[in-house]
Amino acid sequence: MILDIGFETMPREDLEAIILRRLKATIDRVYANVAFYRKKFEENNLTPNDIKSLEDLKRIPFTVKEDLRDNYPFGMFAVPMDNVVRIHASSGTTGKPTVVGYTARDVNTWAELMARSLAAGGATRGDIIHNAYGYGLFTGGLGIHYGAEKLGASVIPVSGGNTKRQIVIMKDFGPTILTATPSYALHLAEVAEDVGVSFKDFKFKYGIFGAEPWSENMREEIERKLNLVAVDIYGLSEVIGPGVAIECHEAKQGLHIFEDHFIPEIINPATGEVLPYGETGELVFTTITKEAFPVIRYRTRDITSLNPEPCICGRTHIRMNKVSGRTDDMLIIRGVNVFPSQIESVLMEMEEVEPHYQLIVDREDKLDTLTVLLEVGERLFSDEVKHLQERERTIAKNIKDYLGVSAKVKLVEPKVIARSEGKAVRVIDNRKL
Ligand code: DLL
Repeated sequence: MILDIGFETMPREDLEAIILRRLKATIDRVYANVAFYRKKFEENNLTPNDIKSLEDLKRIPFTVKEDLRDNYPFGMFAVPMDNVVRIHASSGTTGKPTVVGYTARDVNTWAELMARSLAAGGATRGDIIHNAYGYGLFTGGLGIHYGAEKLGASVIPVSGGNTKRQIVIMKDFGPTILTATPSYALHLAEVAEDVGVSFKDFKFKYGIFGAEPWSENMREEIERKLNLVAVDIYGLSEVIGPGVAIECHEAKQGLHIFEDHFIPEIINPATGEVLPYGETGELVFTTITKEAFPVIRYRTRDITSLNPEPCICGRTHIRMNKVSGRTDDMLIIRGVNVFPSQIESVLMEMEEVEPHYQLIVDREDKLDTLTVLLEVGERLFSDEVKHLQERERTIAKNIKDYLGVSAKVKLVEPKVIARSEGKAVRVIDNRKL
């Protein structure tokens, strides 16, 4: 369902006029209220009046995560703290967290965007949403929650964890939409099986999964195991949280970016050059309606491409392809660049493997080594050792053939790899310790 027909199916020309007007207003506000942006403009001999077209956006320098850290915690806010009603933070694996703020109007904008997202993903007022994204500083739980209420659906704020109890709730309350990270969704399926319950007996129609990369193979696995249609939702705290982009359940081919609020660009991460539609690079966002924490040309580090082709759902908003990884997730193993998602794709091609894996990177005698731990089904694991070793060699050969990197593959029995209630930990890089 399209919740906001006006904006979501607007002809491009009209949409672009609104985007430009909103962009100019945002530039005026950050220039007047955020010392960091004013200084950037001055250093580049720019004033807000120089931004006359969408093309002029390219003249403004990028903002990077370190800029947010340098202004920790509230230095990038564009309104006085009196006007901030909500604070979230993303944990980050290194250094200080990134802190973001919202005015009352921002909270409302976010709820509207999330309501539109849930509708695009298949939800309606009549649905019961089992929201297993974590509630707290993470934007997943509360972001989905406010959107579900705005849509008029019934939301169960179950959060992550306490998995067995979640299964009971699913059985008793009959939720029809599941929202969770894709890895936690799989864990829910596994625990259900353990306690002798099948997702086939639940009432789920759609699952809205995101907050971490997941491959098409993993989608198939989730749809099969959870007996629902799985759509991908994308977002990041710095831009607003979830609700930046979502797949429509009709096509499930790329995520529509809510362009009436966010301007996307794709750049070459090494040179900063803006790339044409279709080319893969780093995603950059400019927010054009946020009050408390606007970002101008923020480099997300996420890798994807943009697709301007019209979609069967009728939305005119541009689509981003599934995120394949992050520039900072890239592993360099003996000089070969690989992304965990590429390895995931090779692993999931194999039969009888479970979508639970971990990549362990080490350095032995000054040489990088990559070990892939991969869970296999009970039946295969109880097979003869000889067969298991044969399998390990085949998978290692496939990784080498497809990705050019040597890996040691270790098949392990089900449930050996730790499960996460939020984002899965796919890589353990001992070289960094
Ligand atoms: O993960 C917001 C969110 C919550 C999105 C719930 C979707 C659902 P952060 O914790 O700030 O915010 O992490 C943002 O997570 O830059 C991506 O690297 C990754 N990410 C988010 N969604 C996807 C996705 C939330 N659908 C970072 N596919 C982003 C791949 C994703 N990666």
